[in-house]
Amino acid sequence: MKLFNKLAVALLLVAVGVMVAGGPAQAQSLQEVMKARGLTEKDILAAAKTYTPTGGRDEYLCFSSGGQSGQVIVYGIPSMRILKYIGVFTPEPWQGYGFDDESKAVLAGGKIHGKQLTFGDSHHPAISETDGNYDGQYLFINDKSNPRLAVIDLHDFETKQIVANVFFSSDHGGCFVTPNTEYIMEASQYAAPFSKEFVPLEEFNEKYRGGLTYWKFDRETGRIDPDQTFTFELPPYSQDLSDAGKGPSYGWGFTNSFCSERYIGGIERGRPPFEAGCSSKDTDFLQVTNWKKAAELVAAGKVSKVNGQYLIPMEQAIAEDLLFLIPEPKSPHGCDVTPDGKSIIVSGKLDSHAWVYSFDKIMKAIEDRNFETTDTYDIPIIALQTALDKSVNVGLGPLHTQFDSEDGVCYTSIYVDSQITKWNYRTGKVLDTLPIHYNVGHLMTMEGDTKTPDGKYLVALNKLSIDRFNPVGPLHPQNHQLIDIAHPTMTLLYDMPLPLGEPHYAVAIKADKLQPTVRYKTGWNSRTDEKSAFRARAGREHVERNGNKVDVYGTLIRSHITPEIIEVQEGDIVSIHLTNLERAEDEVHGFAMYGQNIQLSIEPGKTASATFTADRAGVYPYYCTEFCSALHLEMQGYLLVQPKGYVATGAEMQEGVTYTEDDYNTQVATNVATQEVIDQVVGFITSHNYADFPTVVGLVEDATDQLGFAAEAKKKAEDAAAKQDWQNAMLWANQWWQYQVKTADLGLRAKTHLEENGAKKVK
Ligand code: RUQ
Ligand code: CUA
Repeated sequence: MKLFNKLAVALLLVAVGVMVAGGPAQAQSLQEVMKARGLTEKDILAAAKTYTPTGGRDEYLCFSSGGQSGQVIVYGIPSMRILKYIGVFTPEPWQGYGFDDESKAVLAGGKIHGKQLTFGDSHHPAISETDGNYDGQYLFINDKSNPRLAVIDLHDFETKQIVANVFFSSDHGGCFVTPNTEYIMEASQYAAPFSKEFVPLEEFNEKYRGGLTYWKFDRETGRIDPDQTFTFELPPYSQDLSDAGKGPSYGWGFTNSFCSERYIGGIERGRPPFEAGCSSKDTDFLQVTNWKKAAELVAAGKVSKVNGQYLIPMEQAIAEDLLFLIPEPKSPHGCDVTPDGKSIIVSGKLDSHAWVYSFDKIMKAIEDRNFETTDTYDIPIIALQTALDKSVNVGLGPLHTQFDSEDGVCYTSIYVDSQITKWNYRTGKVLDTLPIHYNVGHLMTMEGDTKTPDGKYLVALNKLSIDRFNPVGPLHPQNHQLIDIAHPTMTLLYDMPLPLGEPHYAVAIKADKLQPTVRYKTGWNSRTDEKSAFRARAGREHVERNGNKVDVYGTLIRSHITPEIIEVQEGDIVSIHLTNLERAEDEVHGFAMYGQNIQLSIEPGKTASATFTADRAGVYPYYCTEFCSALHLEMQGYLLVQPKGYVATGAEMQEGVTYTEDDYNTQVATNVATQEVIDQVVGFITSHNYADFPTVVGLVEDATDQLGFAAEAKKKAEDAAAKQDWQNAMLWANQWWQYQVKTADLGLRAKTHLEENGAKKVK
């Protein structure tokens, strides 16, 4: 141990001193590397456009659906580096999501018929908008398999709320927000009875329904308000995608549909399958809804609640002029309102055209009561030719459309032909095409579904990757292809494998619109965004027992968990609440325990809890799961579950080593030397304008805490030494040194940050 101490002091001294120069420069020239790797000049140019040197940041952050993982994937553009998976509909152990009591409460909001689900099929993310532009505050995403919607707060990238649709049994056309995030649109997909009871398929036309929910979002609370939410009852067509009107079309929503044949399948009954019956007719319907007027009816008390939520029956929607249909050709897909809000683009996925509808023409038809006919449910139908502005031949199997910063320019994903088509929705001219590997689904441009798209890059979310990457077995990763769209012709820059479910849609926001926090206020419940009732402060850790319910109020700080020994009795219900006392950026502690399915991620300031039944007597080691310091492995403890009726033996604890006065003196000498190192670092920090650097302020606060603990340990060591209790004197002296090492470590991080970020000398 003595040797280790000396070594550590030496290392600290080196770190304080001058940086040692790097090794010899790379011998290989660019030409040599290009030759060796078979790279062309075009490859090098593409690489230069995406390569991000160490410490570099991306211009955009992309939020991609995680498909079957039920999560959200966050990556940077143009580097395509994955930064985070956000646990949303499914447990995610790294974040403790679905393992701590706080996040279990969030997941419980998504129960279906009281059943806790651990699967979700996340599809369409949406960023909150103010005046039709991304404001970077919230992210929403839907689960198709179970019609649920989640709210993610972008100030900490955590899921805060999950709501389940009370009418639908699947959804697809969500999430799409209205221009001020007044509402979040969620359309059902597969028609089912709103009663959620058994109804025979023979009653499909009468009792099965589609629908469109406008979830009310409350900015004040940052949560969806189910009480102010309303749903349009729609015919049992398969609702597909939605988009909200903006600018002149503000107040209206657009949702396309397929299978307006209302075919109900039945291969086993000798009937042709769904795929035949759902694509036999030439047209389906675009459903046009007036949400603004509907909201006024709700506010005026003219809409009734069913299943506890407002439901606008079709008859009411028709009578109040809230709902209209327009034919859409050939199994439509995609529904995208242009940035100026004047047109709606829908594609026919069994066709080669994109169909541009004019909002003005739609409004005129409604004003003139110019309807072609009505559907079976008496909903007025506006004739295709009355509402259509133009149709453009864009390639076989067009799906989705996104927009460029240049007026009129848009991009459509072409599934069957595997290409991106760049065209102009004003002139109807095709401008460029780019082949894609393989079968692109959605595509996404930077802020491409807002009022003011940024252009620059496009990501093709491909359904297949086939031979693009090293083979990893029959299940392949997905392939997101990054495309440069800053020039008249598109260029492919990068292939990124995504190995976490099949992403559907993605949205990208300018990174500087996001200001995520690096720490919580100490003792914070991050899921409810309030002070946790279970927080504990340093020195106030304690255990409370109430019958067989045991609450442990503990803390975490480098490098120990308080308490280190927890004793309970067999059958107790134990809740361990832990507060991370750190304030330095990225000083996360974890908490895992043998045999209890516990894993918490406790970021600086957070309080998280784990509740379990200690149903088996035994010894349960627990430890920190984040490598948080040199003594991370020592960040440990024991839960002792005593058998019923256990009586303590009264024996003394036995330790492996006995310390002498000499040991104590050597340790104290080390500590004195270490203090000199600390003083040098402190001198450097305080002689600079460190208060201007929030990162450094956090580090200094933590260092001050650690120095305070060091002083307490020093006092204990000296008290023990005065009593010639060399065992405790040495151990406390060593703990004093442990606190010093953390202080020095924090100080060095602060010093490096100041040096790298051009801090100025102030004295
Ligand atoms: S749509 S399968 Cu987003 Cu093209 Cu869902
Ligand atoms: Cu805390 Cu490892």
